[in-house]
Amino acid sequence: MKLLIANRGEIAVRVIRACRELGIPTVAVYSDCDRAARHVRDADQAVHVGPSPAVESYLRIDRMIEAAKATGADAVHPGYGFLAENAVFAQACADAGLTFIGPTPKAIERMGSKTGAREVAIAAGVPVVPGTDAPLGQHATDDEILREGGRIGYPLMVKAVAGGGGKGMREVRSAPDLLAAVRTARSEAGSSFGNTAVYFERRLLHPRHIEIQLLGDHHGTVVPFVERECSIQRRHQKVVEESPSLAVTPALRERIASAAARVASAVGYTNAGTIEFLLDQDGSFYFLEMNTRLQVEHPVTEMVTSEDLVHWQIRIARGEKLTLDPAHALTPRGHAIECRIYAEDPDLGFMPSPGLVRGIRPASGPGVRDDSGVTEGFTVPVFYDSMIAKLVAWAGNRPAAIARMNRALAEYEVLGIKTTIPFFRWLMGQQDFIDGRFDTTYLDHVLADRDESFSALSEPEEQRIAIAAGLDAWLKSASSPGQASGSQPANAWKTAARREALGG
Ligand code: MV4
Repeated sequence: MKLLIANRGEIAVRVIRACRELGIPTVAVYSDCDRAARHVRDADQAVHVGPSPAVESYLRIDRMIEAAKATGADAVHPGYGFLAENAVFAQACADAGLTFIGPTPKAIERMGSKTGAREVAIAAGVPVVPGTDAPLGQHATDDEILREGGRIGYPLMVKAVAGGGGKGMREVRSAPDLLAAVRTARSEAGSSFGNTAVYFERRLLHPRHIEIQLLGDHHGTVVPFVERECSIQRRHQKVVEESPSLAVTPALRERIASAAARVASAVGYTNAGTIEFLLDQDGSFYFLEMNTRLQVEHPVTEMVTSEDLVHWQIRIARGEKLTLDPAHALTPRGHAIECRIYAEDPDLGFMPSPGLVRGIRPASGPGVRDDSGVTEGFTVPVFYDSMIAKLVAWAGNRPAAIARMNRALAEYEVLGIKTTIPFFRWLMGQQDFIDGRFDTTYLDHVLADRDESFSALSEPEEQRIAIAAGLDAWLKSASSPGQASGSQPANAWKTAARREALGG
């Protein structure tokens, strides 16, 4: 096998790492702005696939297939995002004789329609949030829409049939707002997915977001894993994920996992996938949607089960049997927490902060895993998602995992661009987070009530002044940005800071 990774950034690096361990040669692809990216350096070979905008590079199915053919690759890993849940791409790989490391085009398509996925869940005896059965297409009249809204009741959610992850989603509190919400949801869905159909669900008021990772092989076996909790989201973007969930007892875990496995089995699901649920305050859970890809937050599952999900994806695609012990997959060992580090300024409303990374020292040490996609001297592009790293802390229990995350966040240094690290230092100290008193509404609410700086809380004043002064001196002494590490140790700026702080 020779594997082409049709992706970039940290997930491309993650897949390359798995391939190295399995002795599989790798081919990276890159756009103009990613010429010097870490994934290009880490792979055995790299192919340029086009200009920086994703539609001209990472979303070009033809270029990916050409790159695989030109390099003799016989397998393709799509990562997440870009072409990962594109059934046309999965089919194009098959047509070109390439092994797609993921589910079948049919399964992608089936779950890509969120109303179709609801039907699968209902048929499998898995509860869904009360809502519309059939999609409301362009032809639906205002009367029909209002009647459907009244039948479901308010508050309700308007969701895009082709959506997922909160895109094209609108909350409606009462009937007079419904038609306008349907119009905006339709137009958002039309431009994002090329499909304006929507459906309604009753809105659960304080649900937690629980999801079940699973694997399916080509011999009919589906194995669900211990849950992840992803309730800490900002504007429908997950920012912290953990496993296990404080809200899930072993008995509930068995029930949710078996529900997830029933949905996957109903479509003959193969490879890695995740079923999302909402968990209500009364302990009832509801199927939400299925993600037919490896997810960003897969490392927390790996940390508590000691399984390598990317290894399994590749082995499954090769036709191997899933020999994993189901009881082992469902039993967490310790606790893992992941923080998604974005190139954003938390003090400016999480405004994107792309640009040159002048220095980076990821955290390491006991129980810490850093999945980052950038290196010193790389310019974080404006063209793609701004996540630059995932920091994962593992420990024997949740309080110890939080303590470890705090330690790792204190260690993590990124110079040149703003990151969300100061925000996570603040969040890890919040009593409600520490006590597990949160649901999907938590973060947007606490952020709305806050206007203080996150970075100001991060480090003692003197230390910050010294670091700033030292950084300044270091930057002046460095010959050119990005090359500084060639002649100076990576922590030169800190040494300079210390010297500055001591007055000479
Ligand atoms: C919901 C919901 C409540 N009720 N659906 C957001 C992402 C997508 N995967 C589904 N999402 C939700 N769907 C119903 N019927 C709550 C969420 C939700 C959420 C809503 C508001 C603010 C933050 C949220 C975080 C996660 C999930």
